[in-house]
Amino acid sequence: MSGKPLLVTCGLPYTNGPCHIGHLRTYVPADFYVRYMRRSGEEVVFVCGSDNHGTPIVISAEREGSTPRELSERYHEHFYETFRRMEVIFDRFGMTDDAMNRDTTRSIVERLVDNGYVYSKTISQSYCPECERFLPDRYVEGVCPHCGAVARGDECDQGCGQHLEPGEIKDAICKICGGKAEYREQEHYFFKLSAFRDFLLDYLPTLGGTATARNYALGWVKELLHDWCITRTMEWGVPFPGSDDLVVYVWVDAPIGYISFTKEWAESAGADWKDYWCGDDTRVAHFIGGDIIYHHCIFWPALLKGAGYGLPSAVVASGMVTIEGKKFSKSRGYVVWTNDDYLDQGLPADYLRYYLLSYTNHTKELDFSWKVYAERVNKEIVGTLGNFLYRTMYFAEKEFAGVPDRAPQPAILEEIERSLAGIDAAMRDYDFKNAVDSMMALASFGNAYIQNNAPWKLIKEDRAAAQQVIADCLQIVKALVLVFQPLMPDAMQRAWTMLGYGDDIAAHPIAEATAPVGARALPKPSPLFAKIEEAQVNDLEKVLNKRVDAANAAAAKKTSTVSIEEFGKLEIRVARVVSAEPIKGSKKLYKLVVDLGGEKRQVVSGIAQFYSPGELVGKDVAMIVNLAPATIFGVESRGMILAAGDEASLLVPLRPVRPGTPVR
Ligand code: B3M
Ligand code: ZN
Repeated sequence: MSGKPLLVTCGLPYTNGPCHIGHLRTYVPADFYVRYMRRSGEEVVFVCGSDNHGTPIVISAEREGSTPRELSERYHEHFYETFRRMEVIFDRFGMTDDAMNRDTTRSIVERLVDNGYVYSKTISQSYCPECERFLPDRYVEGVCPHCGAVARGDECDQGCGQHLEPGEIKDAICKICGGKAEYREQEHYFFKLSAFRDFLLDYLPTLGGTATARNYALGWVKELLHDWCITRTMEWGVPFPGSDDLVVYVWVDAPIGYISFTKEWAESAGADWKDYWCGDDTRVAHFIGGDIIYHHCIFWPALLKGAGYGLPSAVVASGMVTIEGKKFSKSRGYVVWTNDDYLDQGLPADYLRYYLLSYTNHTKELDFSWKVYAERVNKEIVGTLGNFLYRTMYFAEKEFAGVPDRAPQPAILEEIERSLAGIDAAMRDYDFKNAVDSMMALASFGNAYIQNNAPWKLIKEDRAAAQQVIADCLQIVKALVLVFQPLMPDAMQRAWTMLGYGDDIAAHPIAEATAPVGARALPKPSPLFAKIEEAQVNDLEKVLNKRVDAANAAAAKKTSTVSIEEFGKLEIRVARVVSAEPIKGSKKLYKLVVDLGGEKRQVVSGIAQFYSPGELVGKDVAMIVNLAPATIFGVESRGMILAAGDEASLLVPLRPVRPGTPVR
């Protein structure tokens, strides 16, 4: 343990939509970790807040006829309250639009300017002559300059996934009026990220947290670092120092929020924020989604370094969430809303916390399925943990009216200690699944112990021996309640009370797991958990299915018709795959060579996650052959292979046809 206190942060939710299960995958593990570290004797401060700036929030506010500030305040409250219901409790939950963050951002940007890390450059940027305004980020849609896919102004979200700098997007369309945008010159400010390459190459290998974050970031730094345009032409945001019509880019003031919220907390707690953010030995752990590693492991440390602040010591990146095996998508209906679909149905926060932390490793993809949820709750929480806690306390109260005055056997204490050591090692490694599995293994051990020793039989022959078994089991109960508390705070507080302790369990370190339970009267226990019934699972599934159906119907309505002439412009042919090989640096793409009858063609296709090269070679597939050529990951692509659905099911001819045969 180092001398400095630990600061834990979570990625800041944008204030333009409600909390869903995807959000929780970051917040719940962070809360679990914070509670665990505190109960292991660490001093921890836990801050977060809402991210109020950026174009999507302005667009949402315009759409509903309110202001970005009003919209932000509403969703700010919503997130704060939803997190509280999920037992995610921050020491401070601030707003990036508040005065503290505006001031801190301004002063950090000024320091970056003073230190020579900011320069100005004239760039040509999308501008809508109809609306008479520049069109930053999400105000435009167009064509990705790298891969030719339809893209948003700031990222190619449906194609190659690359970040797009202002002015890079092609064929821009204004999202407000739908008109064609022009390009106009304007002076903007850039952060010299490229100057931090050597620093990052030294720093990143020392960064704690998940290996995914560290390794992705190192890979990117080794390739290429682009300077970042850190200004935007809009009114909503933190004004760029010395400019009347520019604000700083949202990804500058958002992470600075971490510092501002620490300052706000420190002011009310009488602490010094510099303990957390200044000097060489600061301890800051950022919990984030796996899609914002670049921002947290590259951009943010460079910004901190450039402004003379301490650096993050760990970045803990979670994997993505899928819903019933489908890619998470609000527009397609694959979403589970935290309040409407879960908490308001009377389902306990504790169960969802358990599911999120035990389903798979923190860095892997997590699938949420109501059936699996119910199975795991019923089998593990109710059947294993709940069963052991309840049957032990029930028997102790019934037969001995409380905790027998007997020390547990040394072998039991050793088992508890071994278990706690394993849990501790996993927690410090951010291996939450392993930690939770070890916790559940201790409950299984308890169940086997009580089952094998059958005190309900033993008591008929040897009351003292039965007392010993129950004393052993109660010690395991105490250990379980203490160690499960960071994961299921509500249920474990109730269990603690049933164990005859009148106080707040959070005041007790986990290390007390091996301290005697102490002879005491026990109240009559009641079951801590209840099963999820099949009928309820069916109802919950119905809600989701309905939403997906509604989204499909809406999408079908939106699809506009094309004339036969328009369709005729597309040339689709049968192509035979001659070779397939991975493209360096991309997990998704293959370089294919196909045979079109008289001609061989090279084409890039995003199907690498679903097929091995061997499965493709020799196959006949459908391909658009007259698509404008594009260069993707440095590889020329002339055409597009057609595939259906999230798992890219290829369209293959039912009867044999010659390569090159037109599809009509
Ligand atoms: N507001 C949300 C996201 O991209 C974004 C996080 C900011 S963290 C400083 O996940
Ligand atoms: Zn692209």
